[in-house]
Amino acid sequence: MMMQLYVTDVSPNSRRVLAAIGHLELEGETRIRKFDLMKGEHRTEEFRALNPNQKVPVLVDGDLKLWESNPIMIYLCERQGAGEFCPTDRIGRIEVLRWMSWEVLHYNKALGEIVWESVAKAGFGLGAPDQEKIDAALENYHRFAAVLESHLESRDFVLGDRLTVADFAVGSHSALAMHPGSQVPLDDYPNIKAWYQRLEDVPSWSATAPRALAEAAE
Ligand SMILES: N[C@@H](CCC(=O)N[C@@H](CS)C(=O)NCC(=O)O)C(=O)O
Repeated sequence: MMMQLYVTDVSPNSRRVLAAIGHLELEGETRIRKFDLMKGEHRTEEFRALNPNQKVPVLVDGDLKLWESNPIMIYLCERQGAGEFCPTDRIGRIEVLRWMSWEVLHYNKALGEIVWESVAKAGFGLGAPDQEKIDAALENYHRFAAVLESHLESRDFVLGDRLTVADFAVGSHSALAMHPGSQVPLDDYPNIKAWYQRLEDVPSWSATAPRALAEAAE
C-alpha cells in the first residue's frame, strides 16, 4: 500500500520530509498530498483524524498516522534502512536526537520568527514585517547561531564529514534564510552560510527547493 504524505509549499517542516523521501528513494512508494493552508484545506474533520493539531507534515503508512517532521524522517530511515544517513549506533543516534531537539527549541525557533516576518509573511500577503519581533528574535538567533558556527568550524555537516538526517532537520530553513529579503545575518556566520550552500547542493535537498520563494525573489 502507498504511503500518504501531507505537505504544503514554502514549509521547512514539509521540505525536510520531502527531501528525506527523495534521499531514501521512496518517491515510488509515496503519494504526496499538498494542502493550500491559506485556503484552509487542512482544516477539515478528515484531516483532524490524522493529526489533531491540524498541521502538516503528516505521514500515513498503513495504520500508522505520524505527525511531527523529525520523527517522520527517522521513521522513514528506519523503514528503508538508511545506513550512514541516519546512524543507529548509541552515540550517533543520540547526536541526531540532540541536534533535532536543539533546532526545534532554539536555532530554528529564532530563525523561523525572523524569516516568517521578513520573507514568508509577505509571500502569503499577510502584511509588512514587524521589526520589533525581528529584533527580539535576532537576539536569540545570535546566541544559538554562534553555537552552530563554532560547531561547523571543523565539520562539513552537523554530525561530521557526512550528510545525515540531522542536516535536514537543522538546515530545514536554508532557502528562507538565504532568501534576498531575509533579515537573517548570515554574513556574520560564514560557516553556517557555507553549510547551507553545501546542503542546497545535495540533489535530494535542491529538488525540494520552494519554487514559490524563488519566483518571489526574481
Ligand atoms: N513541529 C511541527 C510543526 C508543523 C507546522 O508548524 N506546520 C505548519 C506548516 S510549516 C502548519 O501546518 N501550519 C498550519 C496551521 O498551524 O494551521 C513539525 O515539525 O512537523
